[in-house]
Amino acid sequence: MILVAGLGITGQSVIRYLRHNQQSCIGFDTREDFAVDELQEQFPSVSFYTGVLNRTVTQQITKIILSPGISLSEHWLTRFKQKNIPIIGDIELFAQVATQPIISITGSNGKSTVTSLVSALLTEAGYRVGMGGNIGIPALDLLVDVIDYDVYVLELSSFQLETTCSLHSISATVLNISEDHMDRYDSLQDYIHAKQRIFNHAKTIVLPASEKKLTPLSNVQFFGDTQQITLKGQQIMEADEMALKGKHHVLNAQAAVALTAPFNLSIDNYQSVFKRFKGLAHRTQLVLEKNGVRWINDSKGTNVGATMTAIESFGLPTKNIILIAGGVGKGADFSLLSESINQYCQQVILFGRDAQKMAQAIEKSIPHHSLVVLSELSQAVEHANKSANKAIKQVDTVLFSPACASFDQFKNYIHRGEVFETLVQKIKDPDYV
Ligand code: UMA
Ligand code: ADP
Repeated sequence: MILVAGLGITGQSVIRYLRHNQQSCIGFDTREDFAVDELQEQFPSVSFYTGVLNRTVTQQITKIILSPGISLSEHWLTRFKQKNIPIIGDIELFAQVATQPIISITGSNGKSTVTSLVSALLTEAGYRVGMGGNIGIPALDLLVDVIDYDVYVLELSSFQLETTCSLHSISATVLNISEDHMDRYDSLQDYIHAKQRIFNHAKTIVLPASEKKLTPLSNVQFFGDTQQITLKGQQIMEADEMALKGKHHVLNAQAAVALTAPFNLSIDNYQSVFKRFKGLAHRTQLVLEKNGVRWINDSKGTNVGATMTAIESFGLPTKNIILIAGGVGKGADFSLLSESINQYCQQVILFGRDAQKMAQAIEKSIPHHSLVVLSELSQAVEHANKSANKAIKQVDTVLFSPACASFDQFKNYIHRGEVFETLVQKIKDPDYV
């Protein structure tokens, strides 16, 4: 009997897929208070358990399909490992059965942007594209869909890659590495190893040019050598013709070109997508411009690397940013933000669970009176508005890029971004003070 562990969107997609193929399974969530009623109604033939598995159930289990949010080092998995019960993830199940080519994308930042760009490019060229994975569409849902896809484009997290070994990608990338999820990994090296599993059996490996010296392999395509966007040596377009602005987006576009190389797209295909694609919600998106101040929502900036990139792309030429950050730090070293804050931020407003920890890590990079710690996002927005109004000549950007996960105060980064946007919309009101 298959145990589907974790009943979030991944677990539910696994059950859907197994039932679609007439396979039996048991659903399990380690959270005692997880409400199974709706799932029970949807899948009447599946038994659901929460909290701890009893012995009778444990003895029936021959395979576990683990959700990415559950670590392989969880104590309750030990007895299954001792009995050599296979423990795999949804992406492994997908890789074992998918018959069409797969393009696989991981990295600390830029995954969703590159996944969406690659999907848009292939769609532009007439392919039927199944896009999924960590981007929020469980991969197995693509196999249950009525559409017969020509190609799959998967965004993969390090968590998903930990439990995957059969993935044969036509092209695969680790876009970049910066510290993330240090509460789950013993070291940065462990996190990197998990990400590098994406290259096992990959036909073409796509890597940033910074990896050139380290990579002895022959099937590698590098990106980021220059700020040119080219296809087989021919220029596709100038970087400033792209709808996405910022150096990091040039890298994202170059990675997308390299990943789609096996599909022989035309220059026209690249030009139209790059000119059109304005980016995804909650990633450095302009919410409001008022009194010369831009309010930017980068709620998807969930680690230090992403926030650094966001500060640097809005920070030029002077110290003109008010940064709002904070939440759940995942064991990150926030002092890495110091240099960009020192260079580009006039004020830093922190909120949420790890605000004090962040404040301690960055206090040397900003004058004491310019570092504010509050409890809630609403207070942070209010404070930023007052500060921006006072310093209207110098401040031109209020950047919400938390460098943290959201689950102390929000459902996820989307919810957090929506709350930010609602708060900012109130500022639009001419009577708002
Ligand atoms: N659960 C347990 N025991 C645990 C931990 C969790 O039973 O020890 C249960 C929870 O009670 C909950 C379920 O597992 O019911 C949640 O499963 P999950 O945390 O694996 O999350 P899913 O809802 O399945 O969503 C996952 C990804 N989430 C994580 O990896 C944490 C989603 O990425 C992804 O979009 C989705 O699969 C589809 O592939 C989100 C994410 O935050 C966006 N990813 C991280 C990131 O991008 O940094 C990796
Ligand atoms: P991910 O899916 O890896 O979280 P996203 O494409 O959703 O990445 O982008 C999240 C944030 O990461 C963006 O808002 C931006 O601040 C930052 N970012 C995007 N692309 C890059 C890149 N190539 N290098 C560094 N940071 C990036």
